[in-house]
Amino acid sequence: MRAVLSIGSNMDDRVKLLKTVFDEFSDDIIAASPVYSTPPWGVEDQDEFLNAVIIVDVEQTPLELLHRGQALEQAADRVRVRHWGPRTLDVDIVEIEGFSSNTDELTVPHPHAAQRAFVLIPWMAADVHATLAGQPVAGLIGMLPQADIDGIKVLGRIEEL
Ligand code: A4P
Ligand code: MG
Repeated sequence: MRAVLSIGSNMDDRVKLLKTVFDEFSDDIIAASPVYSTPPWGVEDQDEFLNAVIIVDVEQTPLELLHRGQALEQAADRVRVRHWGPRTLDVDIVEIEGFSSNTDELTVPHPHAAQRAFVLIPWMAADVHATLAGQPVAGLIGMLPQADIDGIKVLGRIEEL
């Protein structure tokens, strides 16, 4: 099963925390974006995030993959304080090939992905032909406010940071 993961951190040692995800999925990663610095989206009075997208191929069910991401969040001492608020590590499933789900536990495709430059820009860097619910990600990026796009800065590949 092929899945697109969006990972983010805006607390503590952000690079180290993102690396825990790259390490966990090292045998499964098909493609990965560089790491980007991104202005906080949704709740704006918080620190800048680091974000990246990885595309993985795993022999797991969607819920098993979700739980694997949540185990990484827990290992990062993730505390849920505020919706869309600061976090040590967030591992979101953006999309799973040939699968959709609409429960509280797992909503795929991720309902906000199309509005998030911090998801779409890294995703296109990992896969220029990416589509979200049938729409090219490149076209979705074109519909975002220019200010959202301008705020996203590429920092480099994880192994260089
Ligand atoms: N859940 C449902 N669907 C999914 C899915 N596709 N992937 C459930 C992962 N989890 C999913 O998540 C709450 C519940 O969502 C989980 O129990 C899981 O079963 P959470 O991460 O604990 O909750 P949250 O942080 O309050 O909400 P959420 O929706 O994860 O926040 P977002 O939407 O991820 O937004 N700005 C920048 N620049 N970069 C960021 O990375 N991230 C957020 C968080 C806000 N602003 C940001 C960034
Ligand atoms: Mg999340």
